[in-house]
Amino acid sequence: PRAELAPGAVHLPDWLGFDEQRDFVAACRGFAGYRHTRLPNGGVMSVKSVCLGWHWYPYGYSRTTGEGTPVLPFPDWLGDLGRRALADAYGDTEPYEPDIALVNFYDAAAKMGLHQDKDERSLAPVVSFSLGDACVFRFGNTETRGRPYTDVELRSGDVFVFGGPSRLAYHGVPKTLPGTADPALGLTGRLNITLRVSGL
Ligand code: MD5
Ligand code: FE
Repeated sequence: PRAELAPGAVHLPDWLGFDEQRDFVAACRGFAGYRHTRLPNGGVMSVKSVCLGWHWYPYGYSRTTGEGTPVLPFPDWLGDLGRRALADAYGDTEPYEPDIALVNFYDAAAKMGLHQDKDERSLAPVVSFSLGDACVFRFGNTETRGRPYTDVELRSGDVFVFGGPSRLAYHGVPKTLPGTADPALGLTGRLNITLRVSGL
């Protein structure tokens, strides 16, 4: 199945099979360095994050983490997965070379306020993978942080591609749905992995 919420915003429900989800979860568990990001306004993000390829800081990308340690490499298998997802979403084979993965872990209380992803110099599509607990994903508009928006449930194995006119839409995660993950996945909480092109 394939659902286009808005031009360029394509939802591919249940795109990853169970084995792929389990392997993806295991890979994410192996990434070292999850932390809560501190924002310049004094706030602290409720998700725990780790970056591959480039380190996201509010609001830009760097080659080192705040601790001066090198950023984890962006693995080839993740780029391949992103290209397959993009081809299924858009039905084409446009070249896609993501060099950033942002891995966000949501515990039962974590959420993400409405924001735009505008720290990338490239406006190539963002590919988003969801694992574990389902969530309410709020897809807004490009004009204002607020209504109109559409709430959609994202479940484990879903892919969402944001490109074209939807690349700069406001979006967020008002809540997760704790306890909805398949226990066999070995994940309590939700993981979201977004692939991006830095343009750097
Ligand atoms: C999440 N993560 O579920 C979401 C999925 C983030 C973030 O928002 O910044 O880490 S990514 C959703 C997204 C990305 C780029 C554009 C749009 C949505 N959009 O235009 O709606 O943890
Ligand atoms: Fe975002």
